[in-house]
Amino acid sequence: MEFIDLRSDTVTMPTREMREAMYKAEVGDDVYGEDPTINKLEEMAADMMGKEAAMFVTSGTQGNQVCVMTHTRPGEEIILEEKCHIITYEVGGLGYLSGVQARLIKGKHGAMNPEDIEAAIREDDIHQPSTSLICVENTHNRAGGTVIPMDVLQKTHEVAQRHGIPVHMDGARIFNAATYLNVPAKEIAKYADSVMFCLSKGLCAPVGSIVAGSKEFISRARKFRKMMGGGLRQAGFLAAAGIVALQKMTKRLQEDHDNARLLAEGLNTIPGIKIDMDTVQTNIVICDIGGIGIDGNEFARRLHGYGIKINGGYGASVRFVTHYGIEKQDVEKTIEAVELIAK
Ligand code: TLP
Repeated sequence: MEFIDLRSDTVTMPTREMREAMYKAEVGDDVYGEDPTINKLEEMAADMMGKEAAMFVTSGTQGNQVCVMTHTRPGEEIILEEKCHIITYEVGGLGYLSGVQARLIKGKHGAMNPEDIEAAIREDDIHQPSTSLICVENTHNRAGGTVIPMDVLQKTHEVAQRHGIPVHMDGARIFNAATYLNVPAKEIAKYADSVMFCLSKGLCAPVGSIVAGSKEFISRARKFRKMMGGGLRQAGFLAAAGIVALQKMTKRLQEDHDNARLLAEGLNTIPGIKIDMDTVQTNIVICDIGGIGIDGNEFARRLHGYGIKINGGYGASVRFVTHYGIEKQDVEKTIEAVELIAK
């Protein structure tokens, strides 16, 4: 049985063009800086983010954690949105790897209010930790793939600058945000000192993410990446797919957004299912299935029986993610299956 897999955009497979590019890739030892394909990918990525330099990392998690390590020292405090990926899904790495503590702020659709951020910045007081980083997530995964409004991002950056604190953007899906806002990704990244984005989600590369920032930041980050075991050798095979991801796959994301909207509109008409349609902006749909009287795990189990995969998740809240390979008819089939389950 061929499943319709809506668990995540991480399940995407490399395209034929990626496989060919990987086969033919020129490679070298990247720890010596001698892999031409990695070097090309890093230059392209830096340019697309409007930053001086960029570095390939094995995963989004490694990228975020290396950035936190590079920006902070143990004992400091960093500000994050309460449901962000770094807090929810990175295995407590902040405390374990960087020795920092987290100050969490409740966001609206994943975006923290800049005034709340400013109020959370610590004073120069002998008792208090220093605030050394502000992290934003764009698009915001658990809020439903929501995009931080540009004016909020700009104000966040102004607050950070006023206090001399850097901003890190977890832009795992920054190209989805750029597609939604219809701006180049660098217009979003300019409000952050460092940005991480993933090649391996909607962009379909098999492995890898990018961290971008100033030359000085990236050269310090390279050392932390090495410490974390992320110094790769002939990584150009992976970078070759990443180059295709940047050149081609960044341009087709609207299709995934259209499918997500279609899915959300269909699901939202089913009695017992509730979706905050304001959050349906990119390729993620979060819905509350509380009204149909089963929990997310049971819902996922029943969908599985119709050939559809989703993650069970949190109580009555379930997530659907559209991506390359999910077509309109898959969306229609999913809506029909949910209608049968909800009956
Ligand atoms: N998100 C994954 C899971 O980890 C939850 C998913 O299926 O959505 N930042 C954000 C905003 C992410 O959504 C993810 C992955 C990451 C970072 C981490 O990327 P990887 O999986 O490459 O470590």
